Amino acid sequence: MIEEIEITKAIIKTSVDELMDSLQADVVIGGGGPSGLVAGKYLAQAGKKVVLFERKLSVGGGMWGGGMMFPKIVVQKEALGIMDEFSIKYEKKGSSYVSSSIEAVSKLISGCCDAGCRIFNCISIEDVMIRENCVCGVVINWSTVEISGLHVDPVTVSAKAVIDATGHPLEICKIVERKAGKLDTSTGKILGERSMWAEKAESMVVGNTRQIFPGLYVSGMAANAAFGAPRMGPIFGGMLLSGKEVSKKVLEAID
Ligand code: 48F
Repeated sequence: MIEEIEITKAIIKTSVDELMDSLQADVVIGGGGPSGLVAGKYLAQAGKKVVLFERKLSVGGGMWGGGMMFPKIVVQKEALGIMDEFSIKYEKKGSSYVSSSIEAVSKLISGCCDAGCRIFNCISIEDVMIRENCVCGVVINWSTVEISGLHVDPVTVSAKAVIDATGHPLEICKIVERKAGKLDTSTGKILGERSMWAEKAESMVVGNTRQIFPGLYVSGMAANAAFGAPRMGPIFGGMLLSGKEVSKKVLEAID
């Protein structure tokens, strides 16, 4: 027999239990695009309590749409190891490799979940907690509160490290720039994303993946936008490599 109240209790109780158990995380990842999902997998695989908050209903960020909604992505040779670790199929085309964007996102999500990263969708990071000049957590609210403009106070999640994987708008860095003043860039401010230059952008993104303020790391497109590097369009190898790189840097720092 299907009992509606039982269904409701199962949904609400397991959701609340999981959120309660996530309030003191090792690592919080803001944004579930490709770099955030890759970081989530490797950090969870290393035994860390990793919690990923995604504003939208679906994780995957800018990967679903491939290039101009043609559902294909391109990756370069250097990222094939990560593609293999997530079992994403690819086909050689010239000097690059092409994959289905749908398969790629699905398998990134699947790999991230299987490793034990907790993903909460429909929740936005709207602020951070800072103690003694160090980011030590995030301030979250339902995305629907943000979208509707209701005045509802948020709640908090603590973390030993926070990763800004929010892509082009680098939302967490912007909050910290505004509220803490000085980031670890050449000017102390966000340098801003430059125009499309795929080769340069891809070669710079891993180097730009690092701590930008005590306790706060940047990955993916947020890393290039923070440090004044170009965008790259629908080539995604750099996003995958950046996700893996940020997981290494965070592990070194918190272990
Ligand atoms: O933009 P996104 O896919 O970030 P990424 O991992 O990858 C960038 C590429 O998709 C592409 C590119 C590379 O070729 O240029 O753009 O750097 O995913 C970022 C995710 O963060 C969510 C947003 O909805 C998206 O799914 N997000 C943004 N701000 C917040 C957030 C926030 N404040 N709280 C929670 N999620």
